[in-house]
Amino acid sequence: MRRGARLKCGGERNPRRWAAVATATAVVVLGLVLACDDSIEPRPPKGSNRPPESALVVFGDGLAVQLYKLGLSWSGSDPDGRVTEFRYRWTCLDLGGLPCDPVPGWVTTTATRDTFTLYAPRGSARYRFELVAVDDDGVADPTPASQVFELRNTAPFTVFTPGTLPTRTLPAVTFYPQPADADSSSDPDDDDAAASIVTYRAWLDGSTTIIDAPAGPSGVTLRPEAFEGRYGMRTVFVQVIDDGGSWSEPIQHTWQVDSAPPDGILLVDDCRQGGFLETRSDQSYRNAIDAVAPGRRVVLDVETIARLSQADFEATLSLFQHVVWYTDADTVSSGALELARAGLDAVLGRGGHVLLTSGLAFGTRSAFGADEPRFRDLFGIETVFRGPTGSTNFALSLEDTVQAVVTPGLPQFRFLSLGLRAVMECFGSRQDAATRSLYFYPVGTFVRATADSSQPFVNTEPFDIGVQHELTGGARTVFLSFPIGLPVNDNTGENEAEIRELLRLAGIVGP
Ligand SMILES: [Ca+2]
Ligand SMILES: [Ca+2]
Ligand SMILES: [Ca+2]
Repeated sequence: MRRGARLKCGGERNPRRWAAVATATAVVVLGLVLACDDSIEPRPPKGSNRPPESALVVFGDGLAVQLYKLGLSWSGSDPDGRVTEFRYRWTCLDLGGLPCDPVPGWVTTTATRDTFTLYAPRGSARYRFELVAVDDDGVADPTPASQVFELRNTAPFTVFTPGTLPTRTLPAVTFYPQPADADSSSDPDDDDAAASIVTYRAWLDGSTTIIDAPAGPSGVTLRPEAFEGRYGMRTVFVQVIDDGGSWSEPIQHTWQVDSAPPDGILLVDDCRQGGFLETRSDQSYRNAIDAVAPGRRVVLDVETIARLSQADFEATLSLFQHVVWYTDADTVSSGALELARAGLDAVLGRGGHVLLTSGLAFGTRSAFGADEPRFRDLFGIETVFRGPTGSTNFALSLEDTVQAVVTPGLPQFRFLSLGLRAVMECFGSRQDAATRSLYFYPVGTFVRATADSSQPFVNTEPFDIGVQHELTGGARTVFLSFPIGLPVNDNTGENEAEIRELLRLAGIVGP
């Protein structure tokens, strides 16, 4: 076949032979005709144009029932010119009893193959494919290639991912289907793949609101508005839908939904390292909030969340104007802060209040990642200082005396805890009326050993480790880069006294 085409370009002059080759081997000939160089064989002007011819190739058996995802290739030939483009359309003839869409318009393409995913929601469907080649004079094949296809689509099914079902939540919750579709797999009986699943769909008992989410590891999130103000025992129904529009039988789950308390404070326990340090931090924040805001605390313990999801954090954070988030002495992020960026930004955007205590948020371990400039703005941070190694992580030192201006509270304190690894950021706060340094090292008081012990690292400007910042609309933030959940001084709960003052400074509790 290639030799026949090459003869056409290189000197074969027998039109009859050429026509026979073109008819028999439309695909290959088309490609080579386009590759021919007119300067080698100038084409004489045409007295009259003859229309092109269209041809269709189905991958597999064109007469058997096909999967709703169908590969086709096509070609065209023109006896006195060349094919420059194609037009095709799919016409629905039967949708398993559902009404078909109106006949669509023609699609123009220069491609000669494609894979089509056809809507077949009821297991079977029938479509007609029509193809028209168009020649270089713009004339369309008057006899389009046409074929009717019988298509099949197996309905997918789903279960809930084991270990992800809640028993009690706020009206913000995410469900994680584990779907399967026989059509996704080369073996139709093993039901082991979900690549064809495109949508997760959920709705609540007694509600007509449908929540659709793109299929994937993030699951499908029910935001507060989905509950329509009705709490207590609720039942969710979840379905998965494949790319041919076929849906699974719904599965359901019933659980307890509690409304958020009035003026609630979301305490995000994102401290997970275990041992004394975590136990002490966990207790400090809970004690401090309960002492000044009884009944307002809702704990979101990151360790107990089945899967971390951005949409889930956004939904949960949307229920609160007040957020306390701590990683404290953890040196590895859970990933939660990364996923909560948009949710935290939204809290502040509606005039809310955030107290964040973390050595992972900025600098080397930047949980805020590409959004760090944005969050520096939100927390009133101008600069994050680096040590001699280039890292922003400094170890806490028992030799330090930290200056404090949180009043009433400590004018200064010393760290008490041993065994902390490099976790603390030192930064320069914004120098403006909206920003106030809360904890800091005066010039020359932050001293750390270096590899060259004759030249210790010494701060030549004030090093802040705590800052308060006011934003427009009444929003307020407090950020601490050291673990205030751990004891300071003589461990008589002075750190909890500081946290209580920080809750006031952040606007989370009243003066
Ligand atoms: Ca022609
Ligand atoms: Ca399917
Ligand atoms: Ca914890």
